[in-house]
Amino acid sequence: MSIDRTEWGVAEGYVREYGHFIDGTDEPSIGGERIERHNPASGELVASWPAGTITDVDRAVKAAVRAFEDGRWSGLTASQRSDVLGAVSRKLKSDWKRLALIESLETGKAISQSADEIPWSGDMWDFAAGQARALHGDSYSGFGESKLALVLREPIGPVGIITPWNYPMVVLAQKLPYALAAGCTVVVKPSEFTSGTTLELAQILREAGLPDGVFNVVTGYGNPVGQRLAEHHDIRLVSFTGSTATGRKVVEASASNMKKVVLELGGKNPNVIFADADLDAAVDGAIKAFVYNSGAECCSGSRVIVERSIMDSFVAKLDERLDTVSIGDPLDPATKMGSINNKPQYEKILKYIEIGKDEATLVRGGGASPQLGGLFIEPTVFKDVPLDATIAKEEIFGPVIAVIPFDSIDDAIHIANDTEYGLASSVWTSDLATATKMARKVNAGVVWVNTFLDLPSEIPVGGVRQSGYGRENGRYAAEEYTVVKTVVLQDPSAAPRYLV
Ligand code: TXE
Repeated sequence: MSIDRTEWGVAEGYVREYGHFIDGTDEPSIGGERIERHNPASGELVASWPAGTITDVDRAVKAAVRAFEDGRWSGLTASQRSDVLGAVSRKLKSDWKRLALIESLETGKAISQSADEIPWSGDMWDFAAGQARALHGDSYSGFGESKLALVLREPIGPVGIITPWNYPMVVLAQKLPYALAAGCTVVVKPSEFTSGTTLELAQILREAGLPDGVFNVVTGYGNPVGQRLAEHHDIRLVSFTGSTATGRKVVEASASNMKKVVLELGGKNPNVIFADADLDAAVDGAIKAFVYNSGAECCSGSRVIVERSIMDSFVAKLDERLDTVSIGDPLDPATKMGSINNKPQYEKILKYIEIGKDEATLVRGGGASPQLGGLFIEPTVFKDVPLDATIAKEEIFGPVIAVIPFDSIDDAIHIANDTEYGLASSVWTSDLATATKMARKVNAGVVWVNTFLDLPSEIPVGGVRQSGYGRENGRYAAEEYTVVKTVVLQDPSAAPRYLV
């Protein structure tokens, strides 16, 4: 049964209407067009926001530059900044229902998942609040008594953040609080499909005491809004999460003023299961790794690489356990998997499933579930997938896995690394030597052993190869938004003279 929407903060049938958020106020777009968002699980109109223009981006960047230069945020003490971030965290942890509902209405994801994601985002804000005070530089004192060198960490400047539709609040929480902790000001462009919670957050930040102009949101399409932000001369860093193809455009656009870029891109992540693994745990992990968030997960374990001796029992168990995954109404707390987020993504997944049918053996699934009333796709398992198959190479970003056999640990390492990506990986084994060797040899930003999508706020995440560069979360995230400045202090009475 669906939740009571009124009790969760947004009455059924209510259509939320937003403006941009610039310099502390809601503003309409200059240009006037709007984007309507329909719930992908039901087709219901749930919200609308402006289709921003270049002029809107320029206005928001101007506000962010002004707020950065007059020091209304970077000039506060770290403890004052930490207080504001802490207040946001408390709000996200205590008052998450309305945001969770909006997240599910706009993404189609299961409400049980959104109900985790908002407090989880709050935890990142909490960790970043600590980072505001922990950020520090360095000093050198080994040059004799008359000289000292200091290494300062200063905020990099106004930052642009471009986010995708799969985790609107979580991805924002991996970036925004760290940028604010460092003292930066920010312009965010959320996905055109899922901008609601980012705009709701603007109100929370205002109530928490963030000065006007420090956080700005311009909604709209990738081009022109994201493109303009990535090109803008007054933006000093762009943090982007999305596809590798768009990431490349962001890098090209950044050349306009040599801004720093932090990229979290796609993945074709290996999930390697050894014969000595706890089979129940491995099957459960493999299911979560492609069903969670309907597979729209950059870390999704989309290549399941299984030791040949347990292949048949693994696939049989996987098939049996998938019967227990409830798919359907995202607003029913019992639902595990909701709908696909948007039509282009839905069509992309179905196209890959058809390709897979020609390349490998279909174990289960294999199509859409239109009887559920929206963009639903069955969890789909392919086995005996050749290494050069399209479904073994390309990111599908949906509830589809390619199961691939291996014969030895070296074989498993070779297959795991046979990709242009390198975001995340999982290994399931009870042998410490196997775990250690895999952890050292797999090319990925994260290696999970006997667990999956285990992301406490303390630990950094990010990719290698075409999965991007830079890190989110942990102290590394806060450092991304700083520049190092060196100061050399010389006692003038003891200064060496050039001309004498
Ligand atoms: O992503 P885009 P799309 C992957 C996944 C998916 C594919 C396509 O494989 O199937 O990407 O999804 C903004 N300059 N991931 O097309 O285009 C866009 O408006 C600046 C993996 O939705 O990368 C949105 O806000 N910005 C991923 C954001 O970029 C531009 C999450 C991401 O959209 C732009 C999402 C431009 N020229 C998709 N064009 C992950 N790593 O988690 C678009 N955008």
